[in-house]
Parts: sequence; C-alpha cells; structure tokens
Amino acid sequence: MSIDVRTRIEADVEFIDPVEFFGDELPRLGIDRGVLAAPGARELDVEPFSIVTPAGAWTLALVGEVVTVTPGDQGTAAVRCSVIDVSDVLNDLKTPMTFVAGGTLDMVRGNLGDFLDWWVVLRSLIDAVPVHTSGSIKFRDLRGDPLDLGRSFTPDDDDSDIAHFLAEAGFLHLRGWYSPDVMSEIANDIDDALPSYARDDGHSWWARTADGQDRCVRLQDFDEHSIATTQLVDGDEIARVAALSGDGHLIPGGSNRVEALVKPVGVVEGISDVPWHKDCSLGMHSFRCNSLTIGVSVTGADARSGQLRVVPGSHRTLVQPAFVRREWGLPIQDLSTEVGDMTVHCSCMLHMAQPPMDRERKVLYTGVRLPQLDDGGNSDGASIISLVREGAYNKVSQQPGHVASMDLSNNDT
Ligand SMILES: O=C(O)CCC(=O)C(=O)O
Ligand SMILES: [Fe+2]
Repeated sequence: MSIDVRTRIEADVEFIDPVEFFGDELPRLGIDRGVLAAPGARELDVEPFSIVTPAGAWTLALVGEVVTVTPGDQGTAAVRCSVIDVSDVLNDLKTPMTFVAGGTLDMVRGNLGDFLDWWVVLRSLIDAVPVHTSGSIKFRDLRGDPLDLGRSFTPDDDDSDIAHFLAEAGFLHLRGWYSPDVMSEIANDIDDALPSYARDDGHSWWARTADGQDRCVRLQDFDEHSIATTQLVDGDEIARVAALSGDGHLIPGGSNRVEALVKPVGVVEGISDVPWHKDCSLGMHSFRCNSLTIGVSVTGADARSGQLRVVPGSHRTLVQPAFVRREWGLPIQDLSTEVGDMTVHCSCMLHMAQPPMDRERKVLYTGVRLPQLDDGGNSDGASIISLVREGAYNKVSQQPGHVASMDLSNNDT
C-alpha cells in the first residue's frame, strides 16, 4: 500500500512575493477553499493572526467558512518574518519549527502554538487539503475490522499485513528481528566509537546532564565504526522494510546511513530526547513524505528507559508538525521494545522519545527514502533543513526530562 503523498518537486520552487500572495492569491484561496480549513480551524479556536514582513503586514482571520486577509497588523497574535522566510514557508521549505530549531522565531504577540495553528490553515488553503478534524481518522485491518494498534509483527508475519498496518497506523513495532548477540556487539561498538566524536565536529549531537557531564548523544555515520552495523543496514531486514509499501523506497545510501543514539538520564541542556515532532517538521513534507525512519532497539526501551511514543494516524491528516493537541482526538501509542526489536515510522507521523529515568538507552536509527522525482532544481530546501537540524542541539534545549514528562504542550496526558 502506497505511503507516497508527495505533491511537489524541487524544480518547481519559485520565489513567492508576499505582496502578491497576501494581496491577491490568499484572499481568493480563503474564499474558494475556506471550507476545507474552517471546521478544523474552529476546533483549534484560531484567533486573528498577523504576519509582519518588511514588505507589509497582513492579518488572517476565520469568518464563518472563509479565511479573510486584511492589510495591517491587527492580529491577537503576530509573527515577524523576512520576505524570504515567508516565501520559504509558503513553498513548504520551512515551517514554524524551522525557526524554533534555528533559534530565529520572532513572535510579536501570542506564541508558537498560534503560528503552528495558522500554518495548518495556510497549508490547507495552499495544498487543498482539509485541516484535521476530530474523529476523521479511523483504523481498520485488512478485513475492515478495527485495527489493533498494540499489535507487533515478528519476521514470520505476512508482509501484506505488515504493509497494511504501516499505511493505516503510520508506524510498526517489529519484534525480535535481530539477535541479542548482534545487539550487544553493536552496543560495544558504540562505546568504542564514542572517543572519536567531539562536540562541534559536525558528526555528533551533544547534551549536558544534571551531574555536569557533556555527553555525546548522537553518533552520525556510525556504520563507519561498526562492521555489525554495516551488515545490519545492508541486510535483508532493512531491505524487507524498504519493500513493504511498493513505493520503491531506497535502502540507506550516501552519507550518514546510520545514527547511533545514546540516551543519558538527566539531560538538562541540548537535545537528546526529541519532544513531539514529525520528521518532516523542519519542512519539505510535500516533497519527501513518506520516507521511513527505522529504529533498532540495541538495549530495549520502556516507559522508564526512553521508549518511543507515537500518534497513530497523524501521518495521514493535516495537523501541526510538533506537539500533541487534545483537540485532534488521536490516540497515543507507547512503543516499548526489547533488545533486537525494530520500530518503523512514517516521516510525517508524530512521535517523541521519552527521556530515560532508570537507565541509559542505546538505539540505532537509519531510514529509507522515496526515490527522487527530479534533479533537485534550484531549491536549496534540503540544505537549509540540514543546517538547521545539525545546529539545533546548540541552540535549543529539551525540557529537563528526568523530572517529568517531555510533553512541551502539556496536552497529551
Ligand atoms: O530519540 C529517539 O529515539 C527518536 C529521535 C527522533 O525522533 C529523531 O531524531 O527524529
Ligand atoms: Fe524523529
């Protein structure tokens, strides 16, 4: 079952002039497509929102089934953006989260949540997709019965069942796909490789812990340090996951095929346990989704040792690319794993890593992506995202996770 939802190619990216867009195009879209955005926007309780740029300011508002655009800054909330940033957001090269991760978010009034809500409305109007409404997502198995979201799959399960679950739920828990012996070899390789990484070397992320240590929490290009890991990414299991959707997902290639993550207890600065996000949250959803992120559970993980949590269905409905909102009415699934299990998630599925409390966790991440549709054109979207992503651990910090839940929105519990 296809999970390819791409609607853009990079060759088509062109500068969008905010004066033309907000003066002419958006008012038209707001009338023609307001009906797509209005029901979901009402559930989010959106209030008038202004976008302030050097070329002018505009205020967006929901009036009945229409999104209106008025010149000037009259919004309850407002964001200040450069003209280029506005163009990049409209082209789906950046999202509000790109500014958060880059440390450049400039809210004049209101908060990030307001910007994210209006980002959803803008995407709806531009891409002709309804804003998510509560109850609109159902989960069915191949026979049409309610899907058991707690289901995991062993290597003996049927690929058509696994592929259906992936398309429907947006994630997989694959149980017992690797031997504990291989996992302990990889755990040792991680320990052995750590001394060859240094803060700001361009291949690693770092975090400080409450006991004053500066810890390497993400080792990129880790396959270069581990024969067992190279064999794993080149192995049958990853190829089998890549083939599930029939979309031609490419097995890991190029640079940084594997990242090894070490999750210390008590992080107080930097990013080790990424809060609720989609992997497309920094932009380019419509150019890339869905690629698949594959986690290999080297040490196992549960509620007290850094498990992954996911929002099933969030990959097939238009929601904010970060934080969980109660208004969505979507479930949350905890993916507790044993040594040698895999997790797989779609790039536009919302997920988070729970900060470990009892013991450290080790996990490998690799991924399979969709084959490129063009030669990349003139867009530098991919390099913008990669720059922001790699600099983020020095610019933003997760909330201290050893004391409480990581959920920054305080909305999911
Ligand atoms: O820490 C984890 O297990 C997940 C990390 C993650 O979601 C990411 O790097 O995008
Ligand atoms: Fe992620």
